[in-house]
Amino acid sequence: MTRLLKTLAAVLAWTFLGVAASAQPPIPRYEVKRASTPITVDGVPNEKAWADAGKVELIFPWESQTGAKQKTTARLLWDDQFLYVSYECEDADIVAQHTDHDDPTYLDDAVEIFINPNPAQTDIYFGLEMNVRAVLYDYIMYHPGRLFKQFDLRGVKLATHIDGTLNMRGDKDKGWSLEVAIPWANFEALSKRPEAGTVWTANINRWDGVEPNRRMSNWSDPVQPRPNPHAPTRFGQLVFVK
Ligand SMILES: [Ca+2]
Ligand SMILES: [Ca+2]
Repeated sequence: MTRLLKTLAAVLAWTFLGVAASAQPPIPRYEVKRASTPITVDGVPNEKAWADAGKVELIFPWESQTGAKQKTTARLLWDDQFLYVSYECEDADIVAQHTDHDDPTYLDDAVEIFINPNPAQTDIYFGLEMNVRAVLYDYIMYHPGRLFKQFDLRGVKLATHIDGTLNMRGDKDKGWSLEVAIPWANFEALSKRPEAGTVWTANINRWDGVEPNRRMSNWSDPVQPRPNPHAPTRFGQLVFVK
């Protein structure tokens, strides 16, 4: 190889590495199916409708965190009244302290969904952060960083099921699950009810572990330098289907 070719090859390699480093992971997409059977919100997603729903598995974007990488799967469904979300969390140590509505449940073992019913904008979205004690912290986020927790969703049904012992450190738990049903009327300021083909965006997150060994996992990688799920341009797509 001539010296010129070698130089050219080096420049090309450097350019490709640069492109690879700046490329972002793809935005995930999920088809939200109509619930084929009634859902009883008791924390156990064992209805046939859940079995028919697709599953997402959360990823671990931040290697800087030291908490255990415990598996979480989530599913969504819809019907004429509600948007339903369920989570199944493997968890060897189930811990949660907060007991009151709008407490900072994200400091506990908790799962979250951020919902943007109008993806044409990315300034405003709804947040639900729910701990293993079925305590809801709900808010409207005016991105970035203005969080109105005084906003409360109406008519939410929320329940969890624990397979293990809450706040008993030192024994080995199996996990926990959660079901939540959110009435459509809550989203009216940003969107009418979805029809088949409507696309909303969302991220699904989990906070797990006890300080100093905490870990966050997410459906869509928020692509943030530090653990932070509040990146509405990185929310995944929810496609409502029949
Ligand atoms: Ca845990
Ligand atoms: Ca609230």
